[in-house]
Amino acid sequence: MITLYTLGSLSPNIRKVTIMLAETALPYTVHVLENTAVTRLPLSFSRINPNATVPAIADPDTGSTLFESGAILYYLAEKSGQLLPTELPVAPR
Ligand SMILES: N[C@@H](CCC(=O)N[C@@H](CS)C(=O)NCC(=O)O)C(=O)O
Repeated sequence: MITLYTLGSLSPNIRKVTIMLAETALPYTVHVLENTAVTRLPLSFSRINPNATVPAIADPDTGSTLFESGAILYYLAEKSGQLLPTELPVAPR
């Protein structure tokens, strides 16, 4: 099951990943990190994201850890087979 690493407050970057998980109905759990030093997330989190930002996910199905909300959205779309176009739109002439 995917773990979503997040903070207590839902920023737009966190929110869009949460919405994607809900829309794709992929099973997930939430790990809320304490952002005690205001700008620094816990050091133990650096093995998930060396940049120490959220959102981040860990997927034991693939052994992947991923950060950057846009990359996470793309990963979840590919994993679920949803919300990605199968063909490029044709530009009107
Ligand atoms: N470009 C990144 C931005 C990530 C980011 O700045 N996350 C903020 C919360 S929205 C954060 O982790 N702040 C805590 C910190 O920098 O210590 C993304 O789209 O995921």
